[in-house]
Amino acid sequence: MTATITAFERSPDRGNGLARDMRVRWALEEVGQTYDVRLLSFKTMKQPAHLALQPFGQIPTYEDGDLALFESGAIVLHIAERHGGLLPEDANARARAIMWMFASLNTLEPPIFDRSLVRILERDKPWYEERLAALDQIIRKRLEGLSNRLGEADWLDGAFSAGDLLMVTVLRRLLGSGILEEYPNLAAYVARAEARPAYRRAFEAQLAVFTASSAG
Ligand code: GTB
Repeated sequence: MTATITAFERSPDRGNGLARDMRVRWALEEVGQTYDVRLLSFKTMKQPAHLALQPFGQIPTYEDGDLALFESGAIVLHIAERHGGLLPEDANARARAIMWMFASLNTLEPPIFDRSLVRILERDKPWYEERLAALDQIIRKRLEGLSNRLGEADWLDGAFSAGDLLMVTVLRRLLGSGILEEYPNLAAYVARAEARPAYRRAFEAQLAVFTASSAG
């Protein structure tokens, strides 16, 4: 059965692959699964039909047969567990790959996502500069730890895994800030991941949605 995911009908990121359907699309591409996409407007996302799937009225969701999931991390984990290619066979290596999935979503993503929100929502507030500086300091601490751990390796723990996939989607939110570039091995890590054919296919697919939404 072909899974169906949800995504923005018109993504506020203008097709830059920053919305969280990108990580689900990428995971599906990595494991060679085709998928359908149901596009949603902000209004539709808050209506009962979608709230029954996603209680917070957000994208992405994932439906496959009688299974319906929300939370992009849980969806990527499910895809990785169902299909080969994103989690190692060895039990300990698999546990470590899952550890990196949690690290990306629990340790890296919160300050990085907050930074984006503050830049959008708090720019005119008197505390803006101070708050941004505080977040940048936390982010640099996290990136320093990640950079030291990655070292000269291609991926976080052996072969490319769902841990790398999520980590890269999180780090991409810093592109253009100048912060990621302070850690050349992390900038190279992101570029290496973006060069993967599965990443390219996922990126092009979500960009095509935005391009089509802008054409009319
Ligand atoms: N924890 C959930 C998950 O991982 O699935 C979070 C899902 C989530 O934040 N979804 C966002 C959403 O549906 C889209 S991805 N927002 C609509 C709403 O809450 O009403 C977050 C996002 C939005 C916009 C950009 N952007 O413009 O760059 C990037 C990321």
